[in-house]
Amino acid sequence: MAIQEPSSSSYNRRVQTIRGACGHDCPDTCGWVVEVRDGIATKMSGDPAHPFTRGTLCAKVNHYLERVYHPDRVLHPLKRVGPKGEARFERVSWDDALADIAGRWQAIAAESGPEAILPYSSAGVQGLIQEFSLDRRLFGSMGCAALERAICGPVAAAGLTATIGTGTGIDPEQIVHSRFVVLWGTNTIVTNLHYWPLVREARRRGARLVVVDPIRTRTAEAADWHLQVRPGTDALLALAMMHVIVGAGLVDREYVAAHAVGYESLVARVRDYAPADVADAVGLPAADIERFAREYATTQPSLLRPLIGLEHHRNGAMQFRALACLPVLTGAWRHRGGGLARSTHALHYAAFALDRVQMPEVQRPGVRTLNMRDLGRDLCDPSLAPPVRALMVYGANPMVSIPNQARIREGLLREDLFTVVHDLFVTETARFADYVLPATSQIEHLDLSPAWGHLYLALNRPAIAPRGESVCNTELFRRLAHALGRTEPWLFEGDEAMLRAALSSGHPWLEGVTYERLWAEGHVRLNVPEDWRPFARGGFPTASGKAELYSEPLRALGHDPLPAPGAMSREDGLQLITGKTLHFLNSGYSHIERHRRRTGDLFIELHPEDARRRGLVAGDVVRVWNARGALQAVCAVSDRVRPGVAWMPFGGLTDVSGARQSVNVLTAEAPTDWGGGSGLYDAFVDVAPIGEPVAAVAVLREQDDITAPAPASSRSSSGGARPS
Ligand SMILES: Nc1nc2c(c(=O)[nH]1)N[C@H]1C(S)=C(S)[C@@H](COP(=O)(O)OP(=O)(O)OC[C@H]3O[C@@H](n4cnc5c(=O)[nH]c(N)nc54)[C@H](O)[C@@H]3O)O[C@H]1N2
Ligand SMILES: Nc1nc2c(c(=O)[nH]1)N[C@H]1C(S)=C(S)[C@@H](COP(=O)(O)OP(=O)(O)OC[C@H]3O[C@@H](n4cnc5c(=O)[nH]c(N)nc54)[C@H](O)[C@@H]3O)O[C@H]1N2
Ligand SMILES: [Mo]
Repeated sequence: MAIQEPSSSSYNRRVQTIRGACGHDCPDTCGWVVEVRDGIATKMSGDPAHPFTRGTLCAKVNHYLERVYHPDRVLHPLKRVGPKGEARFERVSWDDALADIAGRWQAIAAESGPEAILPYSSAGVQGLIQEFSLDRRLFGSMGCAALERAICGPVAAAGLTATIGTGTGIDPEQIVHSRFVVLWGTNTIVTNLHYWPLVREARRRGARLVVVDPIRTRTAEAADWHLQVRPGTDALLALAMMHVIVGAGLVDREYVAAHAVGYESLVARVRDYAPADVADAVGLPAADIERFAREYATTQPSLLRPLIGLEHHRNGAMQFRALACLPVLTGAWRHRGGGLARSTHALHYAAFALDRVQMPEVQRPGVRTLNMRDLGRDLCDPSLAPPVRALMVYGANPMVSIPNQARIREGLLREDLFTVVHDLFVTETARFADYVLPATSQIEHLDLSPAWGHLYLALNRPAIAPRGESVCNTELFRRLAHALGRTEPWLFEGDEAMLRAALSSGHPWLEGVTYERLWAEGHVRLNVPEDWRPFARGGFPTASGKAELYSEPLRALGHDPLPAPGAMSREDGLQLITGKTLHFLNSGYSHIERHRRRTGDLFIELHPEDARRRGLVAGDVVRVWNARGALQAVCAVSDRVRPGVAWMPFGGLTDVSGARQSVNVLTAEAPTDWGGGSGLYDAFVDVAPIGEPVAAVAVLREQDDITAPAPASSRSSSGGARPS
């Protein structure tokens, strides 16, 4: 094969320390240092020189080397020898696996067209080339089906964009200059841990911290004020806030006149949303809504910090659209640390020469696009023309992470579906594969690591040789291209060459940022000015060039042109929020005993009133069900959840019988209003006892562990001073 094997000799000098960066789908993108002895990674720690990581990793990545050297890692290509779903495989050679896969794909493409092949990937590895580069070139040039990846982020971005023209905002580190911080639908201490010291620093300088969340998360507990809203009512809350802000004359009229369109229409719209009129629906006293609005508008700089929680609702985009109107009305964008801070992904990607990496010019235009949210439906749809006949999954575990698991399972069981999975472990999805191909861990491959939670761009250098016969994503696609008989040089471009090309954009934010510098320093901050206030003087990247309180483009698409409550789901039963947990990274880490133990058995948390009504006490084994499926879980009872709301941990958990389960058995594909996402958190369930109480209940472990001092916050009293 004309394929470059990484030479292992270069890894064999006795002791080395090598800088890298975390590749998990997490806003923090930590810098790390790996100590390597005789080619074995012996220690990994947070890079003390990285301004966001500041020497500390997290509850998951502290044990990353266990993951790297875990006995269950897939180290060789595996071929299925048993029925689908049973995970019975035999070892085969790379050559045999590649030849068979290429042959199957070629036959399918010849019979049904290349769109019968669905490459399915998500952000299992986040990085410039391992996440998407040669795969786009290969599958794009073959004319395979495209995938709409909107399970995380695009809905929020689409909602914000309708108002302010972008899904991003200020540099999140500027939070230290804020005086009123709203963590809105984000559980910072669990999901964005390294941001917490900055939140604390803002408070030390006098900021008030408000958390808006239907769950009293660890972050909500640490706030000055927790507004425990009913799920999906945030746009309604924002409308009521605007009612107060307009009525009390707290609008920055000068800012709005100069930099916004549609103010008069908005004023007319919010007239109907007095706090007293929405209080019941939102689940907050009218006086609290009134006070929140007044404090938010009058305490400048004020900062809204939403991440993902709001977008997993059917009205997800509208929720973000409505939120984005608030800092426009108050002129918060004028101030340093004011406005809104969400994902910085777009800021990093704006600076790269991305087309050089993905080569849109070689990708066949006009191919059909399937939405990752609809995987189950599409796999089971016999009328789909052509049907999905081959599925190639990498950097994703849809059996756990995508709604309506029963349907995905039914699809993956199809005898006529040819499934290939590239992963480090035999995941819940890989159990159904015809071939499982071994993937490298982040310390075994090269990548550039842009971050979605800050502006530091890192270079991830491989610290050890790939374990066993594992290959990174880029190498996999070089091998597949070769097996498919392709010869175009751009299908075989090397990793370093692609990274250098991406950095060669000439974008001012990358001025002076070279591959050599990243190699030497590990990370570099994008050259975004320190005191960067993108919209202090307007300049919103919308069609009108102004913030669109009234949106003509939305109207043209058939949506409400003004902020509105959006379609809220109300069904019988309890609304089930299924959130991220401290010891898992989405489905990742769930196969590692330590992390599973710490998360405990699958549990469902109910409000005392809801438990009483159903005759349940803590520790009862219950059946949780709806039209889509059922799970058994242990019942926890606490007022951490609102009445009418239940909470379950997302990830690959084991139930009390020891069976592996995912809460996505209960969720629906339910499309969001726009943006292509899924109303995952608009699931409604019933709960009833099915068994004797279990003796020692581990269900509250998750919270207990979170309550333990988080590494970053315990450090922050001394490390509080940020470079500013
Ligand atoms: N430890 C850990 N960290 C992670 C991850 C992980 O699995 N584990 N996953 C990573 C990923 S992929 C992502 S996208 C980020 C996500 O980071 P976050 O956005 O912080 O996480 P989520 O759990 O999606 O939602 C945040 C909060 O939104 C709340 N919420 C749900 N519905 C509503 C609503 O209608 N209104 C309001 N106001 N709040 C609501 C939930 O109760 C939850 O506390 O975290 C990343 N970090
Ligand atoms: N009910 C519910 N469902 C949710 C959510 C929720 O809050 N509740 N959150 C949603 C969100 S925000 C997200 S982002 C998605 C996440 O959904 P997915 O992106 O499917 O995330 P994971 O389940 O962690 O799967 C990532 C896989 O990539 C693999 N991987 C890691 N590194 C590499 C590599 O270098 N190469 C290859 N080939 N594979 C690699 C990991 O081992 C893992 O199996 O889930 C969504 N689903
Ligand atoms: Mo996500």
